[in-house]
Parts: sequence; C-alpha cells; structure tokens
Amino acid sequence: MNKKIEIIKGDIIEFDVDVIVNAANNYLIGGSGVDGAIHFKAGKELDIACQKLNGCMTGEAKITPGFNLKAKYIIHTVAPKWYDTKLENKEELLRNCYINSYKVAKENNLKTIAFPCLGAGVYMVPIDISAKITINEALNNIDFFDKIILVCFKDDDYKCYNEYFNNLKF
Ligand code: AR6
Repeated sequence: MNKKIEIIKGDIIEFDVDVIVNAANNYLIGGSGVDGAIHFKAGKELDIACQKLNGCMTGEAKITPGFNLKAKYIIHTVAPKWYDTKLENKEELLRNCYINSYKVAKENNLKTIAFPCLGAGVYMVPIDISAKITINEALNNIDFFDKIILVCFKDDDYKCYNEYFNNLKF
C-alpha cells in the first residue's frame, strides 16, 4: 500500500495542504456542496478571482489562491453530470478532472493535495466509479507528490473508497 495516499473522512475546507481541489461548475460561480463550503470559507476574493477565469470546461482545471482557507491554493475542476443521459465519455471526463488537476498542481510545484469525491454529489457520479477513477489516478501521480489526500464527506463513501483501496494488489 502506498503510504503517501490517505483516505480521510472529513471536511476539505479544514485541510492545511498546498492545494485543495474544488468540485465546481462550468461558470465557476460558487454553488452548493463542497463548492459552496469552499467559496464561503475562502471569502469574497475567491468569487472575484473566479469571475476572471472565464469559466471552466468539464474535465478541465483552473487555479486560484486559497484566500481565507488554510490551503494555499484551490484548483477548480468540473465533473461530468452523470445524470445527463446524452453525455458520452463520462468516465473519461471524470478521469480528465484528476489528470488536469494533477497537471496544474505539478506546474505550480504544489506537493500536498486534497480532493473531494469529484462529481459524487449533485452530479451523481456513482461512488464505486468515483473510487476506481480517483484511486487509480492517485496511484498514477503519486511519484511527484509528498501527500495525496482523498477526502470523503459521507460514511458510505469512506467505506467504499477504503474497500477499493484495500482490495488492490500492490
Ligand atoms: N468536504 C469534503 N467533501 C464534501 C464537502 C466538504 N465540505 N461537502 C460535500 N462534499 P458536490 P458535484 C462531498 O455536490 O457532485 C455544486 O453546486 C459530497 O459528499 O459538492 O461535483 C457545484 O457548483 C460528494 O461526495 O459536487 C456544481 O454545480 C462530493 O463532495 C455541482 O454542485 C461532491 O459533491 C457539482 O456537483
């Protein structure tokens, strides 16, 4: 098992890391869920910074300072709307959220990073698919990072992530 990857149950806004990742929307306007919590804690300056970014396509990632958060930076990425029956390549789009978030973190030399379960709330990504993609991308990127923290908010999500992780053969 890779000790640099941790699965933790908690609230991502409390994490003192180089960067936390936000499950944002295409307009980068603070919404509900983890996005709402991050915008509330980071403060108005985050809203202003996000307005200057010209939105974010699904699967892409953009960075802002963390403002009033303990985290120095926030990477905003947009998961696919799993409930959208017309949307194809949903798994690829979700994987792109992780690939592009790690890419932006590396470009900014940020070594500790925390993710929520992107898409697994309002956008309805099934938690088993979330666990598979999130954990595999963490393993693909761990070499660069000192710590990758996968933050689960709900008990069932925490259980599912741990089950997937513990069943991997290293
Ligand atoms: N810390 C960690 N995880 C959290 C927190 C928190 N404070 N709060 C919720 N979660 P969601 P999405 C978990 O709905 O599905 C917003 O309105 C939650 O349990 O926040 O990507 C945006 O503006 C779930 O596992 O994001 C978009 O419109 C995960 O975070 C839309 O929701 C993601 O749930 C994005 O939907």
